Amino acid sequence: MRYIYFIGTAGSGKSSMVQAYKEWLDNQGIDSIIVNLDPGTDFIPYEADVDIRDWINLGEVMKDYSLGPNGAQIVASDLMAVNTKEWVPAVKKMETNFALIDTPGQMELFAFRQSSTNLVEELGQEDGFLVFLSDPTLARTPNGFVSDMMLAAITQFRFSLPILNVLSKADLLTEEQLEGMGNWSRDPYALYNALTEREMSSQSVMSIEFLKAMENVGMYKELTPVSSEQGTGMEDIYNTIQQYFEGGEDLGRNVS
Ligand SMILES: Nc1nc2c(ncn2[C@@H]2O[C@H](COP(=O)(O)OP(=O)(O)O)[C@@H](O)[C@H]2O)c(=O)[nH]1
Ligand SMILES: [Mg+2]
Repeated sequence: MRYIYFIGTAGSGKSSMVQAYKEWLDNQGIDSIIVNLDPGTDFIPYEADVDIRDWINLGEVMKDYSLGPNGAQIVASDLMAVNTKEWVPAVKKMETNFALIDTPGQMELFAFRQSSTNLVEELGQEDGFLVFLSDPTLARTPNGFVSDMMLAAITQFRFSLPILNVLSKADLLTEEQLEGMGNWSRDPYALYNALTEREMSSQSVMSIEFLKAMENVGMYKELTPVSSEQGTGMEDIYNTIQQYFEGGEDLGRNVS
């Protein structure tokens, strides 16, 4: 079984994409399951085959640890990652090709907790793949674009898994914006020009240095536009994952 982790900032569209991608796989006749690993969510737009909330209840965590909702979110995520023996077998016993994994709303609860890397190892380091969602509200300015690329790079660095960078909610962007951002993601000079187009601020100087660093470590990657709302870009996600696992293309495993 391959484990596809959908990761991105809060509200970037992870849960929606898990649902839309599952629907696309269903239509292709490809078997998959959905695993909800967000213990703190009160709503998910799909029916989860395995739901971490069956093991971890946010209300109980608040009570047991005398915490408010924010603290409880952190403890709940850690409990999930530490007590893998409880719920991982429920995932592993499923006979399917792909487990689509919805991760906590706030990405730092997953990407920046030490325990999450254990979770990925427990499920199988060799079978994991990251889909990193860039939110267009952040990524549509040149500086925001570089910031988001760095977030994706840090995420990959933390997990040491192959990664696909997708531009989420592409339906919210105009053709022109889509084309512009596509160019930035394919051509570092286009991004460089966009960063320096107006007057050089200290922020754009930093962005340029970050951009060079991203290029040097091989984290400068094409962004794949996807809309869960319209169901577009799903085939691109699938092809990239297939190519990685079956075609042997190196998308950056073992970067760290
Ligand atoms: N227009 C548009 N809105 C989207 C899309 N995907 C998600 N959203 C909206 O973005 C918000 C956050 O989505 P959600 O999937 O809950 O994000 P998560 O916090 O990353 O799981 C919701 O209001 C969704 O309806 C999309 O492809 N297009
Ligand atoms: Mg969500």
